[in-house]
Amino acid sequence: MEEKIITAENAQPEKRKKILSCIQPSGIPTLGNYLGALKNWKLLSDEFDSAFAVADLHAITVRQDPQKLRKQIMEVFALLLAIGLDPEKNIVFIQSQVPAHAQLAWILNCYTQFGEMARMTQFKDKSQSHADNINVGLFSYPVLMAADILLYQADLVPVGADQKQHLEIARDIANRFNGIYGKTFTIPDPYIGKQGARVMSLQDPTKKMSKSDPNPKSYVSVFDTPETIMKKIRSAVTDSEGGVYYGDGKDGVNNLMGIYSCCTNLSYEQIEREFAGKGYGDFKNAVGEAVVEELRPVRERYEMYMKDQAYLKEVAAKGAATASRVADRTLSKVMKKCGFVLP
Ligand code: AQP
Repeated sequence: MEEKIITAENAQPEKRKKILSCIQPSGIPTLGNYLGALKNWKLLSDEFDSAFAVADLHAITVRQDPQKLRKQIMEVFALLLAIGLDPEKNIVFIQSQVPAHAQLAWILNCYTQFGEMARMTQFKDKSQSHADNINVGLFSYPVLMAADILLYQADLVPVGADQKQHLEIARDIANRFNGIYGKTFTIPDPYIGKQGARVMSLQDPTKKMSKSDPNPKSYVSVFDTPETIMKKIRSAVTDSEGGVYYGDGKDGVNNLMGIYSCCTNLSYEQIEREFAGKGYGDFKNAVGEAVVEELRPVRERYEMYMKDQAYLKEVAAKGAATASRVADRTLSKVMKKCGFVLP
């Protein structure tokens, strides 16, 4: 038999892996969202077939002011374009504009056990911090997240430590459904980016920086002015010891070093050398300036996009149409397998 020789001309290119990432419009995105997630999304979008969404359905698991929510959805959508995602090459969309997410989430609810959801630590944490509104949506949040991922048959999902448990559940639900009805969903794997950071609160560095933190001094928002950024970083909690080095019991300094390292690409050793013999005042000024420079181009592009709301809405509508084409294919498959009658 003739041996088949693989050459650059006849090689089947390896299928590009699919990746999906979402961000909630539950406030103005923070430096934590940016350094921990958004900054990597641009890199991922060049490497993978990518879908990026504003997860607005997730945001209402916590009570939102409708006017503010509407504004925040468009702000976060503009931010996705401002970080450089190309809506012609990636699917960039708003979750609630693609009805398949809510439809699949309902179906998957019926393939998820109460006990599995009750173990989720984010539910336990959020029901403590929102004790007056422990709604069923908050409880079944991971099922909606599973629907988001499985609709696009994503191979990979970039996740921070806090979302790992939810991805596990998405995998369990997908495996269960596939086990009953035959292969329907791709089983998603967690994706750990090349660069990533867990940015902590500037006021309580044992807690992660969060956009819904009631204390605005605890976070730098990606749209803060340079003056506000400098002020917030200068008032970041550190310690009374005074040395710039990474170590136990130095959560505040460790956090600022992590931020500085992400913005400058300097290693911790290089940062320690740079600030040897210097005080926190000099260090905080340098961190503040690095953050200002890191966020400047994003903020400038964001402001440009926000001036053209008609354009943003048009891009969102096109993104939703493309997303729906992909998502509806999966939804129809699921509905047929469950026994629904399609129109
Ligand atoms: N402090 C952080 N450090 C690093 N990464 C972070 N992310 C969030 N906070 C940090 C990552 O940002 C992505 C989008 O997050 P999200 O908006 O979907 O939800 P979240 O993790 O709940 O973010 P927030 O800011 O804490 O929102 P609220 O206050 O509404 O709960 C995710 O990849 C996340 O890991």
